[in-house]
Amino acid sequence: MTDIQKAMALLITSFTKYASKEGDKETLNKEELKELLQNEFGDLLCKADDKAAIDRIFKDLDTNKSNSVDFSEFVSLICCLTQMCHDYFTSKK
Ligand SMILES: [Ca+2]
Repeated sequence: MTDIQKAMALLITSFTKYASKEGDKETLNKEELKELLQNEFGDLLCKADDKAAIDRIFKDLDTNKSNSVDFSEFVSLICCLTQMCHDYFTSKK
């Protein structure tokens, strides 16, 4: 596998790992999103005990207002963050 293929596979397995914890195995509920953010992003997006921030991130991600975050909604977060990292590192040169 190429690096990009590995990255895609990792995104899928990571999402599934949290999404399958409870209820619908294809979507993240707020509790599952909170765990994913805490374990995979640390303090990058918000503090673990900042309930208001987690509520806001969940609401922002749930663009179709289904009260859950599906894979395409999750991927939009990754795209956005990857873009920000790219901009950050390219502006440093
Ligand atoms: Ca949704």
